[in-house]
Amino acid sequence: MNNHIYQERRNALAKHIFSKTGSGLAVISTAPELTRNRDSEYPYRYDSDFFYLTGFEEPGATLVLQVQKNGKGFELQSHLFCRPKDLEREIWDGIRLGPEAAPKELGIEFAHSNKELDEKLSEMLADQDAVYIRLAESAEADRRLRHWMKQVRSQARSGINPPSALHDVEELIHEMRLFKDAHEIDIMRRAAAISARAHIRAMQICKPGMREYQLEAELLYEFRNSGAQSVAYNSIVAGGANSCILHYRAGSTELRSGELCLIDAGCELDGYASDITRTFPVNGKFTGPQRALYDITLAAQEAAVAMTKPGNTFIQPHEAALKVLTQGLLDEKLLKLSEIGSLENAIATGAYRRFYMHRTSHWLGMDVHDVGSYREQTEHASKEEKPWRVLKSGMVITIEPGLYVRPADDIDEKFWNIGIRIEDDAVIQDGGCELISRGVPVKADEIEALMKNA
Ligand SMILES: [Mn+2]
Repeated sequence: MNNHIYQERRNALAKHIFSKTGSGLAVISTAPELTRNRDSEYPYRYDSDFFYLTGFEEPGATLVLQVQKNGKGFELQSHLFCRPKDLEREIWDGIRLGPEAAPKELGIEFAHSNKELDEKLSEMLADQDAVYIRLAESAEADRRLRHWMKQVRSQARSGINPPSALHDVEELIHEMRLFKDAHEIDIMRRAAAISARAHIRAMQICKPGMREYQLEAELLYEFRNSGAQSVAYNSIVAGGANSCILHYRAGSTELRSGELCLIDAGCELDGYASDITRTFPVNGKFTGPQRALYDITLAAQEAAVAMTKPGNTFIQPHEAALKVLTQGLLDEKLLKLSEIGSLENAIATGAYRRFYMHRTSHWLGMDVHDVGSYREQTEHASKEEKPWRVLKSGMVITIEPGLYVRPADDIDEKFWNIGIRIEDDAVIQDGGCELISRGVPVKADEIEALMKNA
């Protein structure tokens, strides 16, 4: 077990609470089970923050951290509330860890049945300075908090004070999650390697006449056969014109010779996402116009990768990619220099947005669009003035430029319905970054060679 990892994270969170308000009580519940239809449920996925602090995968659980000032330092007591053992339910739903076994198994100080949550919380909140919760999480969470507070307030005459401040616990946890430790990066490397293999498999199997859902099945096969528990997000398998729809899902469109197929798919392994996009010709050979836009997109990605290093800001890779993409649009006359005047003007006016309408990067971690602030948390600046976050070792971002050309009267028909995105996952480290998703080829020639030899 890696219990010490979770203990260290709980301690780090307690330290943040201590420096903010001295003492405090943090309450973090895992995700609820969700009904898909009638009495069928979606596959269960724990809450990322909760799992980050406990390593515990069962539903129905809440973590409570009690931070108390102690001389100059603080003392932390961790309490887990979890489903009690229930032999009847366990026959149907599976084995529960239960509060008796939880402390030893999870390395947590105290464990209780989740049926005691309301009663215990009302006690624990007494004489606490501050409560750390997810603000405005849900009506149910608000109702519970109101109930606990009411219980504490009712004891006011016996000298017990309710907490007087509410703080957002997510802000603290998300800042921690932004920096991945060695344990996390190791999992993310393995997740990306599995996803890369899945992309290779899809490219090798792809033939004109197949349907998008058949390639989705190949991706899933590789994910699950490699031990990944799930997709990190719904797979995009987009043939032809569908490649220009950013959040398209794998559908039943036939993949046709002469068209492109864009796959944006990644597995989730042990709670961590991978996120890879590749675009390839359905028949294994790029057409001239496809190749031209592909090479521009790849050059844009290379420019962004070169800017992905400690000390640069989050937006610098995007700006580098944007410059290359926009120059490429001018070179291919998709943007007309005579109308726009200059590259600088094409960027300043946002003329490129017709063909590139998303950012180049997002944080990647337990959640595919991972948590963490994209702006520096400076004290006095207004939101607009807040500078972009400075990249540091341990952060993980995607680098995913794209070009999308929809049919239009003023666009040369040879470019119609070409949608291209190239996405890799980058771990920022001293001097630069490591692309952990390059197990799958990215150069046009290499993709063609891979498909030809399949
Ligand atoms: Mn992405």
